[in-house]
Formats: sequence, C-alpha cells, structure tokens
Amino acid sequence: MSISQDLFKRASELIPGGVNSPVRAFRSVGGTPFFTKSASGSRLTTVDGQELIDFVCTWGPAIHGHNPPRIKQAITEALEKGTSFGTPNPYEVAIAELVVKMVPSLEQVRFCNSGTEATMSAIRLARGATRRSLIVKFAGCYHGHVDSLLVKAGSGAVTHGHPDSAGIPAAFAGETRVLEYNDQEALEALFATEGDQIAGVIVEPYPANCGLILPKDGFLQKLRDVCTQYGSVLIFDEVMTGFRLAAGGVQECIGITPDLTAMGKIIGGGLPVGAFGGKRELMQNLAPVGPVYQAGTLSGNPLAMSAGIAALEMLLELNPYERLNQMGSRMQTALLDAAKEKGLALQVPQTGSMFAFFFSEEPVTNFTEVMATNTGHFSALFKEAMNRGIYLPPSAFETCFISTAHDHGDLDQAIEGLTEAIKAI
Ligand code: HOZ
Repeated sequence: MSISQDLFKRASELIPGGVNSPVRAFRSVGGTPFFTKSASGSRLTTVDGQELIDFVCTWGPAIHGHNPPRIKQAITEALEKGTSFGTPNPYEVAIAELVVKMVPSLEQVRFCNSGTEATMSAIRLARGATRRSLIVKFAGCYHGHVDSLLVKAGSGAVTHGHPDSAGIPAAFAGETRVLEYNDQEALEALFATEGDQIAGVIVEPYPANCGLILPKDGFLQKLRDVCTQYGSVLIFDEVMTGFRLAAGGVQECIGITPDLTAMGKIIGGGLPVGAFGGKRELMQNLAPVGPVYQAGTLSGNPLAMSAGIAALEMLLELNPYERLNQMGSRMQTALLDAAKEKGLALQVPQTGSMFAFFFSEEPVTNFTEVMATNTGHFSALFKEAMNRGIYLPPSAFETCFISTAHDHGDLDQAIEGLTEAIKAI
C-alpha cells in the first residue's frame, strides 16, 4: 500500500469521504487521491515521491505557482507581528486600495474568508438593497455551497451526482430561478413575467465549474441590460476569473460593469480570503452603516491580507496576461491536434490561462450540452495523464489552470504527455 493509500484509509475513517472538499476524493475518475508532501512553482510532490506538473493550481489561487518567494516573505513578515488581532489592521486598507484600483466596477469592498462567503453575502446585499427575494442563477454555475445557490450547481455537486443538494428547504430553493446559460430568450421571458420581484442575477461570466463555457455574442450585455431595466442587481462571480484573465477580471476583458462582484482564490495569495464589492451606494447598505448584516472574526486577517497584497502587486508588476494567454492557446492547439490524429471528438475551450476538455463533437455552450459530453473519456484521460506525471482536475466538470511559474519546458513536457495520454484512451 502506498503512503497516500494508507493516509486515505485513515482519513476515510475520520473525515467523510476522506476529504474536506468533495471533488478532491477522485470518486468520479476512480482510484484514491494522492496526498501532497510539498509544492513549488509548477509542480506538486506527493508523499510517495511522485512529481507532478500541476494544472489544478489549488483550484485557481496559485496564479504565481506554488510557494512563490515573495508571498512567502510577505506572510513571514506579517507573522512576526501576530496572527490575528480582531481589530482593523493596516493590511486591510492596503489591499482594499489595490482591489478597488484593479477591478473596474468597485468603489467599495468588504473582505471575508472564502468565495462562498462572498457570493452568499452578495446575494443577501442584493436582496436587502432591493427588498425583493428572487435570485436568478444559471445551470452549471457553482457559487460555493450557499443554500439557495446549490440548485443545478456545478463543481463537486454535479461531479458526485447531486447538482440539487439535499438539505436545502424547498422554500429556499423556491426563491431561486435557474436559467440555461447563453439563452437570451429564456432570460427575457423570465424578466417579462417576474422582473419586478428579481433581487439579483448571479453569474460566473465565464462558467468554469462545469468545464469551461464561453458566452455567445451579446449574452452578457443582454444580462446587463435586463438587470438595469428591471432594477435588479447584476452580480459577477469572479472567484475563478478575477485577477486571472486580466487584472480586472472578465469585466475588464469585455467592458461590462456588474453592480456587485464576488472574489476569492487569487485575492488571498494562497490563504483563505474572499471579498465582494461594488458601487458605494449599494455597499453602504452593509452593517454597520446599513441594515444588511455581514461579519467575520477572521475577516481581514493580517496573514491572509499580506499574502493577497503580494499576489496582487506581483500581477500589477508582471502583467502576465498576454504570456499566459499564449501558453493557454498553445496548449489548446496541441490538444486539438492530438485528438484529431486519434480521431477523437474533443473540444478544448480556452481563454487566457484557463482551459478544459469536453469530449464532444460540437462546441459546448450550456449545461445540458455539458451533461451530454463523454465523461468516461475524461476519466480515462485523467488516469493516463497521472501516469505520465501530469495532474489535471479530478473531475470532468472543472477547469485547468496555468500559472506564471509554468514555463515552455513544462508545457513541452505536458503536451508530450497529454498527446500520448489522448492516444492511449
Ligand atoms: N470548488 C472548487 C472547484 N471549483 C473545489 C475546491 C477544492 O476541492 O479544493
């Protein structure tokens, strides 16, 4: 038995499914998960000594790769001063200034501890500010494990066959309307009948928790327009795309301004941080100035804030987006070539440093089409890739990430391995 297998056996006795976040359990791809001993740059080293080129990047946060010296130094310096104060601290002001400068739609921002807290608080704020209750979401989008958003949800929820989670009272789910992403007609029809009761629409502008789906021309603008017309709050969930596709996320790439933005992952530089922000007028509804309550003992934690500051400053200094996009595009071309040679129907949606695999004849534009893809082929690819030292997300419903620590040597090696893996499935 390997060390990972032994640890997983012990973990499974004590932790449900052996993991603290379901998608890590490898259930949909088969086998047992490896345990990581250490990580550096583009690579993970398992407790059994296998080195893996990592395209999961801690599910998004590690845009600078693992354990980058500057972030490590920032945390070490903060650590000298204390781990938690429960009072305001100077790091909170510095990171708020950075985030407001980077994300176009933000005038004010509130920090919390995870992406889930960010989306949960954003929809509460939308409801409190509009005094309406309905929230619209899109099938396959995942906004963390928030009660009213675990309806037709992506990520681990769909991976393990429960896109509509148990434990959500019907009355909560009844306040959520679910539409197919990219369906403008359904969007207009819903607003025509219930628009005056819709508090907000939450969307991953590029859904990345069910593979990766890109918007059809005009879809996100239509979303902006109907929200403006009906006085509903448009919430972009940029937990995955924020700071990754541009300093200002998708909203900078496409020039559309949401009313609220939920952030997470990269903003914490590898420590647990979430944030949400938007127009001052809307944000002033939050306690202690307004009636919408939101709080957190560890919110604004000095270690987490200092890691986030270092991560964001590095992005501003490096401006790595063009280079990351070139690497993503190189990966896409190579994977499509390999599939063509094998005669395998494969789509590789890609934008910037994000890409995904859909085993499908046609491009995938919504969740129904995602569910029709060949996930068995993905599981086979995952295993073949692991055998060649390449770590892809252990689910057909997640997205791959490239970091600034990946170089063309890593890509050469990964392309060679993935080409062989595609031929072997
Ligand atoms: N929600 C994350 C993927 N979209 C998974 C987090 C994890 O398992 O660590």
